[in-house]
Amino acid sequence: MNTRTRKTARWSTLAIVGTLLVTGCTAQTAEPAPTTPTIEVADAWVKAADSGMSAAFGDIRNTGATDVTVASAETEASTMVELHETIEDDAGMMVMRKVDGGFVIPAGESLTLEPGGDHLMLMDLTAPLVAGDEVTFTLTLSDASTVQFSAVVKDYSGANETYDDIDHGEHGSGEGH
Ligand SMILES: [Cu+2]
Repeated sequence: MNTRTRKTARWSTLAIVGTLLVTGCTAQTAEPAPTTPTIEVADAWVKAADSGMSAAFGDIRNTGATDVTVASAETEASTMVELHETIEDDAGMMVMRKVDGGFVIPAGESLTLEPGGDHLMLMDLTAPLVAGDEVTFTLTLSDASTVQFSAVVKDYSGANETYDDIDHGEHGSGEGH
């Protein structure tokens, strides 16, 4: 009897401490409530390629009331996918590099991934990407929720954009990319 009483008392104390800890945290970390993804991807496409690298483009739309961060992306078509942006380096060359902190899409807005701009970089294709094929991608948001979309493979050899020539060892630079 005595033992049981003591145990109960101890559990109450723990419960109180636990409550204090939770209240001490911000509402954001205390409530990882599963959110309905407010992200949709439209007009998605991938550049056809035999091997090596390729890139995916499209419109990432945030239909929600809060900003969303796309933290990472993956696809069965590539062993690794990176989120890239294209910037002008000190020498005035357009170079692409990994985005720090992911793609942020403000509430109610959309981010356009396009050649010469932001894109999903397929670093190492697992199989040839043939025009007309469909590739499924999964985006992971900063709250760990995921959004899937499919992109159609297109032949793309725009006059100004050549991924093929890019030496990716050092996030190489390429014409117009
Ligand atoms: Cu890239």
